[in-house]
Amino acid sequence: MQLSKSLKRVIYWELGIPLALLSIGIYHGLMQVIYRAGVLQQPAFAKLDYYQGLTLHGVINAIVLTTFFAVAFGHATIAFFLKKEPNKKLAWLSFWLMTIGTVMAAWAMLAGKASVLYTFYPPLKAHPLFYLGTALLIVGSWIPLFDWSRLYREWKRENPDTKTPLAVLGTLVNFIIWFVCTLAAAYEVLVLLLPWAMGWKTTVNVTLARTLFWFFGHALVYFWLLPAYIMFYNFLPKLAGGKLFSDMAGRIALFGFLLFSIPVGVHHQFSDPSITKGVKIFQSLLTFGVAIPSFITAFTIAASLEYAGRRRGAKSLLGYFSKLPYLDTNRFLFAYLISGLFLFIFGGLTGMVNASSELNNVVHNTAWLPGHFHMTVAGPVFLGIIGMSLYLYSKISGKKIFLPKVAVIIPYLWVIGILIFSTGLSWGGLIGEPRRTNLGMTYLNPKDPLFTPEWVPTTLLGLLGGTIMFIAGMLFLVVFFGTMFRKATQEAALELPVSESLHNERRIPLFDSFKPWLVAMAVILVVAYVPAFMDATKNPGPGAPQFTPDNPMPVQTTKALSDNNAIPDKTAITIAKE
Ligand code: HAS
Repeated sequence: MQLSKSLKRVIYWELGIPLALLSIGIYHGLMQVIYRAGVLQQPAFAKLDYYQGLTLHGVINAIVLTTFFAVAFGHATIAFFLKKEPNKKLAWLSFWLMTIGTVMAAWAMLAGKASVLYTFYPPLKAHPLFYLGTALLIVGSWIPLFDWSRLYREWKRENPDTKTPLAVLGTLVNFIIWFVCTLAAAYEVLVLLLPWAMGWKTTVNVTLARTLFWFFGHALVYFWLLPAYIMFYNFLPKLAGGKLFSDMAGRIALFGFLLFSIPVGVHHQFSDPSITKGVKIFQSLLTFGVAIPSFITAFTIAASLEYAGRRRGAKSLLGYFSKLPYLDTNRFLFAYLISGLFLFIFGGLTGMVNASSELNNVVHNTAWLPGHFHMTVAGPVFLGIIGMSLYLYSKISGKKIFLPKVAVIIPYLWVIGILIFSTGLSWGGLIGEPRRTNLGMTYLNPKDPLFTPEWVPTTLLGLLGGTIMFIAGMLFLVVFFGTMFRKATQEAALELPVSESLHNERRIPLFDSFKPWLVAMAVILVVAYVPAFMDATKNPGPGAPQFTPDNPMPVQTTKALSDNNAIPDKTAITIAKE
């Protein structure tokens, strides 16, 4: 399919900008393992401190890259499967809002005024531009949903009896989840955090802010995951040389995400004393519910891979695994998707441990958590994003892949890196190693009284795995930007490797209509979240202290310091930073 020049350009920029920023994101990933292994025993390096780097790492990799990609990939799938191009003016408006928002937040982070990590919980306070930037990024990413829904309704009128293409269904489900969950983040940012950061409000209900954040935050992880699921169902079977075992299974899984992605956020708050036990148990049960679509996916995709392997001559029980095109440079996307799926087996299992409120007590806030989420968001999500970015860019621009043999081994190198890295973190977490801590300052510094030798092997594994991941990430940037700087030598067209269905499953209206699922979604949300918000307002606990926009120290502390010791405000700021 030929795309208009304007849409092509939007897609190029939406793939290129976050991938350029990724160089900063992965640099700070490497710095994390260096600090944590005690190689550096200082609060900052190259004028960027530990928490500033960790914030840049999380925000760029987990928020900016994923959101830009989801929008670019959404434009491509909607245009390809509906054969209708999105409105170009709206696509550019969305792009500019997201870009301006990203620049604002990036300025605040690079200036050291927003070291609040990607969760930006109060009482940590960022510069107002960080919150405004985040809000703009979110609003920009809403715009395409309304335009795609218009195109979908048009298509439906023209094709009333045709099944909605699975990729279109997935894209719409994903952006509906995103729209609903980001309403809570927008409220948190615009009504609670921004006025407080401006100094207009004296305090913030910390529990309410956290509850609003996690209403958004766990659905966010499925917003990351669903583009990868769209690739697994629609493209992986074809790339493997087979067919999709069941298109209906894909529909059930996608609607399952619509129901269960959001009402599970309290599983991040099992240790928050303000939320009552009943709410926690209910959302823990729903969390097991949200794993069901992934189990369905595991079996459906495994069956599709088995079919592909047998078609390629496999005979024995598991022999089909050896017949798949792991190193085929013409189907390099297969390597990215299969590697992501493989990592997700471990990401999913560790997620099930987190979901149980008893086991969660053992792992909460330990290194186990980054162990879990690097096998999910840095597994199928990241590999799907980078693989598909390279694929889309090369097809739409008509440029051949730069270093194709390197492109195909990058995901396997990444898998080796992640497995070593996440083993170190998970093992460390089980023996008490904390997350989000500059261990080199104390626990991993032999001269410090807090030195903890048990964490030497675990953080060394983290360092080794993290270094391998860094190398794989840099190689990918060489391949991607090397491709970008090549001349176009082949036909430029949007082509996607679409899988046929193995069985001719008839159209069932319930699985081809959004309405019943949206109603069910609303009911589950009310039942799961009204009690949680009531808890957060009834038992708020201590509120966040008051700040002024430019001072990282609370007003009371600054005042006490200057009253008692006649310390001028500027000195107080320096003390706070140190
Ligand atoms: Fe999670 C915390 C529970 C999935 C990301 N999660 C996090 C955080 C992140 C994150 C970023 O219940 C940290 C947030 C923070 O900063 O505090 N998570 C789950 C559960 C699932 C789950 C039950 N998480 C994800 C996904 C993520 C993600 C997906 C990103 C994309 N998670 C939790 C909980 C916490 C948490 C608690 C809070 C903990 C705390 O205390 O703070 C489930 O959705 C997982 C279901 C997945 C499966 C796996 C299916 C396997 C498949 C692969 C099949 C392979 C094949 C190929 C066919 C059941 C589909 C084989 C091929 C070969 C070659 C062998």
